Amino acid sequence: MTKKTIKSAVTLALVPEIKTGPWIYWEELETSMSKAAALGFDGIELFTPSGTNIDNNHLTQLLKTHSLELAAVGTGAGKVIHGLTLTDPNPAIREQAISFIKEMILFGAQHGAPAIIGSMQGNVVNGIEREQSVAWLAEGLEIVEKIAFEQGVFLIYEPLNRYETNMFNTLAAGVEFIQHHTLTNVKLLADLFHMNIEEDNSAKSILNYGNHIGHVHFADSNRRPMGNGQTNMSEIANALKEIHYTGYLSAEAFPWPTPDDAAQQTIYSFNHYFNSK
Ligand SMILES: [Mn+2]
Repeated sequence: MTKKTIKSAVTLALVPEIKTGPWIYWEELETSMSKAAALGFDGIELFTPSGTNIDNNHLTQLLKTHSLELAAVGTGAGKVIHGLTLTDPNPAIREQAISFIKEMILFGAQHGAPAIIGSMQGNVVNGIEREQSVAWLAEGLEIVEKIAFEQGVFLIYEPLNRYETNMFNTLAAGVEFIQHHTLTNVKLLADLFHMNIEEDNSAKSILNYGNHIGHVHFADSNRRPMGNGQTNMSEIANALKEIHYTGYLSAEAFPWPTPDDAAQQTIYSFNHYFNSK
């Protein structure tokens, strides 16, 4: 595998319940991985129903065969399939959420990949004080970041746009939260689609909070593959280079107009901004 400072990844979903979501590949694991490899992606980001759905040895073998890395694993299935969040007022559900995330961390860590906490952060719900919800989120993250640390990986917390969570919506708010609660093994996900909605200036936020960014979701303003919307990607690419970002740009985008076209557009944009000499 060639060494690049910034690496490319493409999302691969194996969860039928989220069929309308922003994931590029939907075919079975091996087919999608060989397509990703053929296009020259460095890694894949996996969305699985749980942390025990895929045989680890089989995945190790496939990653090796296709010279791909596991960039990250998503935990969204915990919310979509099981309704689990770290801020549910019911302590039994919060506990199940932690168990689900723990399994996902152990799965990813087998392949050196961090787990992402996005929709499983939940929301401040009716009848609950914001302070309480934030405390529950911090408590949950504290437990799972420790498990990740023991496994030699970090944990990724993703600020989402206001239509998906009322917890934290910007990199600034995310950084303040993880610092206030001394969540030292938590890095932030800079999702360019969410940021387009919430940040005053995405490039500036990347420059300001660069040392906290552990993963980037690579999608245009309309969540289509980069190049199909109005994001000023060259400004953002310059910011990522300036902070010496060395993680993944992972295409969490709609498979528009088709999964294969979306993957191709993504790698084209990636190479245009990061691999052109
Ligand atoms: Mn995202």
